[in-house]
Amino acid sequence: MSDLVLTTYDWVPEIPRGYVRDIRVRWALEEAGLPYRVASTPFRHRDAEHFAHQPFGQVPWLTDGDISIFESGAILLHLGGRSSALMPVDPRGRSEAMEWLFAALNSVEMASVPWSIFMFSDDSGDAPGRKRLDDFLKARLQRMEPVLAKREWLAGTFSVADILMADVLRLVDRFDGLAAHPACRDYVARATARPSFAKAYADQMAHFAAAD
Ligand SMILES: N[C@@H](CCC(=O)N[C@@H](CS)C(=O)NCC(=O)O)C(=O)O
Repeated sequence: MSDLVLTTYDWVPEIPRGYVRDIRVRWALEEAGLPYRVASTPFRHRDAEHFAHQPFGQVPWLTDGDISIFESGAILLHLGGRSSALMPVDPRGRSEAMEWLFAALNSVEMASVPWSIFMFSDDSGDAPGRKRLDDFLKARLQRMEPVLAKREWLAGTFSVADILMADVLRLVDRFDGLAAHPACRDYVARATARPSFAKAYADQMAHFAAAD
């Protein structure tokens, strides 16, 4: 079995700590019990080596032997291929996990990230475009609410789809954006109560604090 190396920044400012997307990969690796190590790349000086692994100069990326993968969703699908703790083995369960993984990224995060940029920047409620983003996110949460009210995990058993959906919704919850969506909020609480999330979160916080 090849070495798994997760690369994240050496340091980030306080605000994104606990939410940097390497947490998704840490969480998956912990769930699967796969051995890995964490490497750092400079936050302030992104060099050619960084762009060779992650063309946008972002994190995370994962190397698995001589394979290097960027995009948290692609990394989690790759890890899903290595552990049934992350991806159901039956065809129906697998396709459910895959559709919900893409839904987390391409339907919900697509609405939550622009919304959270507004929230992070402390813009007033009547800033141009703000209502549209509120409505866009609300439309997605309204559809997630009955789904999550009916099931514990998106693909039957816990999977990579839950790591991504819970992490996407966790950022919305940070700004109290799930107040009107109790099933979404309970789902985030359920997912983040897992010991592997607690370990991933603590490890990320310790990693960035060590560089202060
Ligand atoms: N779609 C990418 C997004 C990666 C991403 O946004 N990474 C953030 C950290 S959470 C980053 O590197 N931000 C710094 C930047 O964009 O310059 C993924 O899911 O891996």
